[in-house]
Amino acid sequence: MSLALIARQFAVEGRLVAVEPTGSGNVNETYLAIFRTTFDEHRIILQKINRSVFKRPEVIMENLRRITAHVHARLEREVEEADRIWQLPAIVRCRDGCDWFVDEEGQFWRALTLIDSARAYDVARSAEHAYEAGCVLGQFHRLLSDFDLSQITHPLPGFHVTPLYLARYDETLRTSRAREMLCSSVEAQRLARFIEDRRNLVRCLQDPLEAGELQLRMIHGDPKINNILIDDYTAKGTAIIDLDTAGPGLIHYDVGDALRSLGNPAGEEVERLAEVDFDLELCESFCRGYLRFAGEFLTDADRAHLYDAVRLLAFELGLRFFEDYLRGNEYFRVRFAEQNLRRARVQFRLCEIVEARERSIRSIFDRC
Ligand code: GN1
Ligand code: MG
Repeated sequence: MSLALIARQFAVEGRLVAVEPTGSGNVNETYLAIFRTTFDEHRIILQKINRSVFKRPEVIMENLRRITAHVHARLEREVEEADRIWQLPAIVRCRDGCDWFVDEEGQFWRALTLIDSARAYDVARSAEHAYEAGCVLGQFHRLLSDFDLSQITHPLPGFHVTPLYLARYDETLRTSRAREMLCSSVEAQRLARFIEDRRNLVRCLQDPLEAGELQLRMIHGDPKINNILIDDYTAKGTAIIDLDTAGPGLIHYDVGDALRSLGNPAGEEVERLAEVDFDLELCESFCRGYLRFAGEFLTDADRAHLYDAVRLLAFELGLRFFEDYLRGNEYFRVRFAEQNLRRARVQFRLCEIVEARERSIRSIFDRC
């Protein structure tokens, strides 16, 4: 079925004029669909959900509906006090009233409203940008801080439970394919050693969670810098998109993921490791923005584990990329065979830099 035919399943006024790829997601496929009428134009985001990652895509749509309703109602109540219009992508229904469309190959499609005149960037461009990203994530956590977790089924059970990724990596290491890849690449061997040296790290959030020191809350799951939209006209953060991984989790997963993403001005896809960095000024600005909104509900225990979160999330993503590389790139979309190896190297380098700057990073969390 052609993309045009799929786009026409959704209830949008006008004639379809174009469907073009957009965004830089590693999992789903994203397109912009443009419809025109005599008098105006309508643009929507069309996405094919990766069914080998999201086994039950209906769940993400039900979650999205509930999350959007909750956040929207709270925004309406607080509209008088707000210093900006916070935006949210909404589901665009199909012509038959359903929230999604399954094509004849069994592929799962959904459409969302486009948040126009705002955009996402692959790297943080300035301290102000990092501050705004912090505001957006803090506001998202705050708006969902009274959400009833029992209303949500986690779309990816075990997401960000690092010990489970390590167990999966160990399983992959036992395959002959992975063993051969390791034997033939000195760089892969170096990464494997990097992981061996940090086996103890993987429980640094799971242990306090199991001990009741940290608690599950509603989180985003994937708040990297290019999921946070900045308003073109005001330069303020306006929305967080890509809510497919939202569910119960530790806010540490989100803060760690946002910081490992925006703290590295070279971005995730850089080739030369010398360009990887963890920028303390960006980190501090993000924290100030985040705590402006999230400060009201964070506990001392939450704050005490923020450093661990940054280190762990960089490590975890490196581990996920590396494991996928050894498995044959089944999970993350790649343009070339070594791409997941390259991505893993970047995250591990970042993890190393975070470790070297531990004292400075901890003092930022203490100061903010
Ligand atoms: C994936 O597809 P995308 O780019 O939104 C991944 C995240 C990673 C991210 C790294 C469902 O997100 O966990 O942090 O790549 N999403 C899923 O770029 O695994
Ligand atoms: Mg995502």
